Amino acid sequence: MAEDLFEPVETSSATMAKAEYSARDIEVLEGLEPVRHRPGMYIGGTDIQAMHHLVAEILDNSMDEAVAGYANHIDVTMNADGTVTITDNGRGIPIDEHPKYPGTSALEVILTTLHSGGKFGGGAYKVSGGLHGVGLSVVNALAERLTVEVARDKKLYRQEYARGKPLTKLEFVANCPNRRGTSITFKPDAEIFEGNNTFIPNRIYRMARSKAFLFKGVKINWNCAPELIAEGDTTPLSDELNFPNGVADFLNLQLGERGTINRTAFTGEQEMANNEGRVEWAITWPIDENGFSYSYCNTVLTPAGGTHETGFRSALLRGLKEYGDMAGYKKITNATAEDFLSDACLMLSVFITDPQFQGQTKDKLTSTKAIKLVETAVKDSFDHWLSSDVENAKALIEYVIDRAEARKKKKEEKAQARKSPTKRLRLPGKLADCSQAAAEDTEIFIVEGDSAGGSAKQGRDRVTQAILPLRGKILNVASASVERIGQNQEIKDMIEALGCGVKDDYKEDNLRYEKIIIMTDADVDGAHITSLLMTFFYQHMPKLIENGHLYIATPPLYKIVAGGKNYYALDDEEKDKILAKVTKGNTKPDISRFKGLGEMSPTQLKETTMDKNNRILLRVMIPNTSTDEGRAEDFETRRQVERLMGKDPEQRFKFIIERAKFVDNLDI
Ligand code: 0RA
Repeated sequence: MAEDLFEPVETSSATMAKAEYSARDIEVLEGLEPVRHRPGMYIGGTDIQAMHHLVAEILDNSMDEAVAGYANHIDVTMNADGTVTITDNGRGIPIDEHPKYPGTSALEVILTTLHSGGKFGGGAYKVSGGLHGVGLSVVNALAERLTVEVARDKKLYRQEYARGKPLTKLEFVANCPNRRGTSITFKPDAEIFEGNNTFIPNRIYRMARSKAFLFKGVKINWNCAPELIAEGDTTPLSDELNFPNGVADFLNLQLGERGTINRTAFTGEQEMANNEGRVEWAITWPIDENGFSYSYCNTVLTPAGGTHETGFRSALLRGLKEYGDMAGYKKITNATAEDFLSDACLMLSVFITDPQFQGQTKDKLTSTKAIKLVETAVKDSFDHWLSSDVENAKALIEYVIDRAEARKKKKEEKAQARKSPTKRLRLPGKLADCSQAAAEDTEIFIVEGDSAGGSAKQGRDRVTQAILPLRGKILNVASASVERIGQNQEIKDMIEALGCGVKDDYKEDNLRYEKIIIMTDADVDGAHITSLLMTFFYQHMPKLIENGHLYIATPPLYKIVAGGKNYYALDDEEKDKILAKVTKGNTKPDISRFKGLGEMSPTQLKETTMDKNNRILLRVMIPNTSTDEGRAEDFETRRQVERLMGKDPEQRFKFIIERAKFVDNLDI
């Protein structure tokens, strides 16, 4: 069928190609407008990191073909003209007529329609996690130019696109008796990516290398035009990436020269029962207790972990306790997963069919079957590993027992220190402290303005929630001198209330609260204050952010009363959604706009913004710098923040908020 539909065509003009389109195709063409209108919703932002997700998306599609057993070779090439080409020897994207869109090829539907990337029911392992899995159409929409070539049934076809729209028909190019697969070449649209559409070779190289580590069945050929490699950049010009030892090799690379508690890493792989999937792992315990945890599902990173990690942890903790009991280490019963695994270096990779993910950024695996599958697959192997080397097991058990005892002691000391009046730090007068002594589970709300502070004080949970009201805008630390920062009352109050010290004096153990929550009005001034505070923490207490303590509250902007019920909306979009839902019959909903936190009653503030069960908190994050990937990201972040610092805090705020990896939806 393909042959008669797609006879060789010579057209290459956009207008000509479009003129030949029939009305029913318009729907397809319009399908990508939302992507160009709000790119952030599809790829998590419009910064350089988001731009690199486009490459990840294409690469993931080729990896899908490899993992499903249809391809074993992928070429990743960075061309001198700034385009990237990804070629695989898989089945090739189908080019026959799409059943739902007569006259249009499946290829064109896949490239021009949202959520059409599905494998039409086929495919063993389908990637759909992370920010990826959004589909080739999203990449196409955000590409200034995209060329796709498909070699299928011994024929080579080509089609060109610009910003999601076909420039040509699908053209027959040549017979190709020895070739099969898909090749996509594209360049991101500078209009979308803040004027910068230059890829960073090292990022793409590492991306390709990670994929090769995660799937032994693929050979990835890397090539980069020499003019793209900056001076001092050690990224190779070409490389053949294939790692028969998989994640074990990956772990060694990430670990570098660091010493470990155990003699050998615990590594292995296991097919799961009934062809339900496969798991591969490598874990070791570094002496410096500076661990990392990288987990993947179908070669896609799951930064927030999930069920595969749960299964893995459970197998290891159970295994260690059983072995410890048997070998006479009584104290091992008190050990927690935290003691055993929180500072280990772990690479965990699972392959399962039809994986499910959770969250706005889909970075957590939620398929329940992964727990049991991984647990069962790993447990026997771990038992064997422990009993096969007594010295090794002993070293590990002693390490875990030490850590369990240290944790217990620290907890006791901390509770003591907070209670003892002599040790009690000078606290700012404006602070309404919580009554609980231990920092665990406590929160401090840094609130914009005295009146909002008053509502917050009344609406809080006195046991675990403290309130520190700030008067107006805080000093812009980015542009202020050290003396001025030291004299600023609002900043002094914050430092005293937190108790942990600043810069090199920062002591995590002295931090008086588990969560530091910035709560400002849902307007531009509020955003400004939030950005000033974030800059303060970023520059003076970066560890506080790195360790996951900094959060942003999300107070609502609207209250809608309809049918005797109250609804709250965070923004206009949510308001419209609620209105669409509740506007039934003839009663008109009553909409009011909060001018600020101070306008809300304590009960309203509690219900919408402070209550642990109802609120949405955004967690501010800095990439984990213990890995190559994280270091590269962190480097970019610092560069960007420095660039934006001082002059335009709104832009900086927008920048930080947009960074998908920074923001986590919690407590929903
Ligand atoms: C849809 C269906 C099939 C394969 C693909 C898409 C596919 C997409 C990409 C993207 C990059 N490389 C790719 N390779 C394949 C299944 C085709 C069939 O059943 O023959």
